[in-house]
Amino acid sequence: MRKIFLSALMLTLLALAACGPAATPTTAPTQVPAAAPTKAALKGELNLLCTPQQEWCDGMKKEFETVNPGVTVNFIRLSSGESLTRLRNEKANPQFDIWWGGPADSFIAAKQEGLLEPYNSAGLANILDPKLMKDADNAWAGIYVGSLGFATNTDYLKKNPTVKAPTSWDELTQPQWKNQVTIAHPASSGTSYTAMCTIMQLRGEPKGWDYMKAFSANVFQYTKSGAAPAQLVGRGEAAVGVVFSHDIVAAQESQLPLQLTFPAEGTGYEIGAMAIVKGAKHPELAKAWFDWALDPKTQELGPKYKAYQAPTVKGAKASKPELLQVKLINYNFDYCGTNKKAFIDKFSNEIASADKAK
Ligand code: S7P
Repeated sequence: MRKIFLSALMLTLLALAACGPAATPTTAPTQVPAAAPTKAALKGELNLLCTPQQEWCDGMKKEFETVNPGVTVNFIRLSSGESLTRLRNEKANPQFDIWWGGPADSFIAAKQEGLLEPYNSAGLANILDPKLMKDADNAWAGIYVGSLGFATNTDYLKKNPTVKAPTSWDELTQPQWKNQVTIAHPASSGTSYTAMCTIMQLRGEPKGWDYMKAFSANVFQYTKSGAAPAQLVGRGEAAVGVVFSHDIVAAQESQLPLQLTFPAEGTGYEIGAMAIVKGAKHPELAKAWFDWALDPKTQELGPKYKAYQAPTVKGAKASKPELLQVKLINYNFDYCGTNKKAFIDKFSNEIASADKAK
């Protein structure tokens, strides 16, 4: 069902990509439209918890401040798991107004813990697939979509001509990749948690845990941040990494010698989300960011900051639609969000503790 939806999503994205700009009218309108009521200019400081890559967070801060010159955006960039922990710890006295970016699984967990403030933004009406891409109670909304891929060092492949870049999850547990695999730790990283929950769905839980043990035996290094393995592999410190495909493309653009492949069994994907923090001290500014982030023009800003995820709203073009034209699993966000804490605790206690991550 989800796979069918994603094909439909791809058609939508491609149709949008093919659309040219609207034709400019050649005759002047006969009636002057009534002036729209002017909104009072926003003023103050917005405290943003930003989970995507630093460059995109920096860029979005500047873009928002440009359209809202009275607002200063203060942000901290933290990985998904770190963000969730931070919001939990600050529940009684929230320091952030809005949380922007990172896979929806963590937002589902945050909603269940009472950490989010629902907001019925007018922009929600523009979301491509509301059932998949937003919370039913408007606790969070999707702002991008991205698939998981494998990044393999092409110099390593040249030096080892019998080795091919992996095209299945199975291959990553094979002896040829012993101490050559890198991925972030799922306790800190939403990317890594997406990968672990993909395995649980592909194999079922008991076999999924067997897989995680075998996979872990090949891991050379767990990182804290989800995109870091692309850098490690690019520098030749490991041969292959599991990373969101758009982050692999960004690393390739920085001239790192990487080949991008996808698992034939199907890969997991994220709905990158955002939410207003419950008890936010600047709710009007948080709502303004939320509305702005659902604007198609805002969603087209990503590539300017090396962020190639697909948009979630009508009217925004995908910069790399091919990254979703791969075999995607029927990823169950509710299952992954609800089990996030239990799965991470089990992984940390039985397979690799979080303090091993660098
Ligand atoms: O902006 C790139 C991106 O991969 O970063 C988010 C990611 O979850 C943050 O990193 P962690 O894995 O360290 O949590 C993704 O949502 C996003 O696509």
